[in-house]
Amino acid sequence: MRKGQATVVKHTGSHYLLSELPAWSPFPAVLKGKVRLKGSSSTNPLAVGDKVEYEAEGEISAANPAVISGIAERRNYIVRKSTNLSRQSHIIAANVDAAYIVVTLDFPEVKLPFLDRILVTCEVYGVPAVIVLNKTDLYGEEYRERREAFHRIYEGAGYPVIEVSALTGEGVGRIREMCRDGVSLFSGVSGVGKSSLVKALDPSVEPKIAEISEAHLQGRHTTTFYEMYPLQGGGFIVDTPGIRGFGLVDLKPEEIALYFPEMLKVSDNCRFTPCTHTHEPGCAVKEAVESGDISYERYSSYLGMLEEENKYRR
Ligand SMILES: Nc1nc2c(ncn2[C@@H]2O[C@H](COP(=O)(O)OP(=O)(O)O)[C@@H](O)[C@H]2O)c(=O)[nH]1
Ligand SMILES: [Mg+2]
Ligand SMILES: [Zn+2]
Repeated sequence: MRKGQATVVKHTGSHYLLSELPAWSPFPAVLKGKVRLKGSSSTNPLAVGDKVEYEAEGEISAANPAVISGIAERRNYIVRKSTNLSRQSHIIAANVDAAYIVVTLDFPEVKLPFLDRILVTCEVYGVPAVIVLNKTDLYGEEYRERREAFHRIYEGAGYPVIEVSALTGEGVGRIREMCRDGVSLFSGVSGVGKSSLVKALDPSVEPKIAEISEAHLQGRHTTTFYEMYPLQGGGFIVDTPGIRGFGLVDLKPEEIALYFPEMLKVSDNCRFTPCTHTHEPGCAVKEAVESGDISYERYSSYLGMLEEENKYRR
């Protein structure tokens, strides 16, 4: 009996493919009975990115797969909630090193409140977010102010903003470098250039990256299987879920500000605890917005999310 540790790189129903990352040599494995992560109510007990222990006897093959005997605790994971009322969730990927959120200032123009929701979702999942501002080849002088404002808002909130042009290749090397050591996920609304960017990163992987369509995500009985691919420059990329695939997380109104890192940082100094950072006197968040330390745009997204949660609860 041989034992080893590996990462789940593909999941197709009852079968898994494992690889001892960073080496890429996938081999089949099965999950036997009672290996389950505590407290997990997801439809898939194991997800792409999970680190597992396996046992094998003799040569591993489809007819003689390795047996998964244990699952390591997850550092983080990204969930998609079923749209039906079963309350089940599906784990897209575990142990993700970075989520690259691709946006543009032009067709489609980034909607800040929507981007902020995605960033909040990443914070809830504990997945570091990197904002990729694509199509820089289109940004002439007339974009200068918006471009600077965008950097100010998001870098001010603590997020890296990487400018790239998938078309000219500018900045792509930097993303390639950042992806080198880990498991990455690319997301963004349709038309921002996700496919183009993945193709620029590694032409051999792009055709394999399935864009899980909205319709597919909503299918009641269809099960979506995710997969990880090695990048030529190093690192691994997980199938892109359309941005809505990053299911919305249910938050209590008082929890929302915990996931705006720049607000969390100063909220210790609010006079009241808890503080909704709206009407309370001596609110450090409001003071930071007034002094410009917290951007008005981010604060405004926060208020929008708060209002929506309150409305929903009424
Ligand atoms: N000018 C310019 N166009 C781009 C760039 N990246 C993608 N596009 C174009 O934007 C459109 C959408 O790109 P695609 O990769 O399909 O976006 P996706 O829907 O996010 O996968 C296509 O017409 C691309 O040619 C870029 O860096 N510059
Ligand atoms: Mg695409
Ligand atoms: Zn406050």
